[in-house]
Amino acid sequence: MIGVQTLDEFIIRRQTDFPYATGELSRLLRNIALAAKIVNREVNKAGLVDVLGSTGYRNVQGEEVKKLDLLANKTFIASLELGGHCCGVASEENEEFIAFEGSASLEGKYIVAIDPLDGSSNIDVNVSVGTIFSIYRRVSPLGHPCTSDDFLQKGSEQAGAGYVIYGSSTMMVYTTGHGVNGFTLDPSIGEFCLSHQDMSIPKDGKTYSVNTGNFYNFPEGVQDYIHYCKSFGKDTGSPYSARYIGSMVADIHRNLITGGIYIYPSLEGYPAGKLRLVYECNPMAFIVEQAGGTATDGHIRILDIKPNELHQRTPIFVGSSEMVSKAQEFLKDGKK
Ligand code: AHM
Ligand code: MG
Repeated sequence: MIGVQTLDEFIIRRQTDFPYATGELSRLLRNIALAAKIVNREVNKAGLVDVLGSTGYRNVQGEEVKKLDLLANKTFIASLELGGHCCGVASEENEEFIAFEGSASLEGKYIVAIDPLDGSSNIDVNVSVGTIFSIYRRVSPLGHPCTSDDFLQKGSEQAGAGYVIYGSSTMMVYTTGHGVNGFTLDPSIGEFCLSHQDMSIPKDGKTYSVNTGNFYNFPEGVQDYIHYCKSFGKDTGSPYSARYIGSMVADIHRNLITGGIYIYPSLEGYPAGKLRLVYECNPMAFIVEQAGGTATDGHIRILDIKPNELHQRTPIFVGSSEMVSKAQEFLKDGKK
């Protein structure tokens, strides 16, 4: 392969486009990429060593914690702490955020919110999983431990966001608010290499991704939209396709490339649905918007929701803008 551009090289070049950039965000992204390579190594050999299965613990949301969830959590947190550009981390796996106390970290301008291994119920059966991360500039004073205010900023304040997909190949996709770029890990040289420059989601698509096993617990408007998807193209022979992997990263990654909508709506008895705003929905919403798509909770832009707590959940409709706006039409007239 000739003329390959590595993630490190790309980040350095982009940084020089911003004359006042100090390089801290760039270094933070490189710390995340390094941790992702380590997690990738473990995910890849998962069937061979004793990392599959459950730890026997449940996390703060009552979900089963897999061994690889813990390993990924420790790896990302350690890499961010060692890097020294980040003053704290909030993770799906930890009830409270972690404030780093080393002298370099106290001066760190950024905080990171992360889901270290999303879709981990898929790991035991060799289906794609992902890491999702969100980066904010701290609002608390430099030189002091970070505070909850740093983590409870609106998604529109994100300085950067990204995901890593551990799939048939491993990719890191990220944005710092200037478009979206994707890098594929070349295992032979151990580098993420630019493979998807300036990613842009088609305005319209024909793929809908939703767990229809929950159909009868969905709001009436969502049920109506699913009926619409199923009957679309009935007469022309060009229908919508249902694709649901059950790993948000993999489902959204596919829809980002080919066009589509991913939905996790509210459920009977669970008005906020399942997915977490701060470290799952906000970063994915930022990426999709930067690629030209839309992300809402059915009514409000995801990035405009002010979080009240770290593990807050929200319904989400995210993807090709025309599909999301069509889905929203079905939610009008009080059909929540
Ligand atoms: P997790 O963070 O516990 O892995 O849960 C998030 C995952 C998403 O990746 C996925 O889209 C969704 O949960 C699947 O949920 P369900 O099995 O209810 O359809
Ligand atoms: Mg998750």
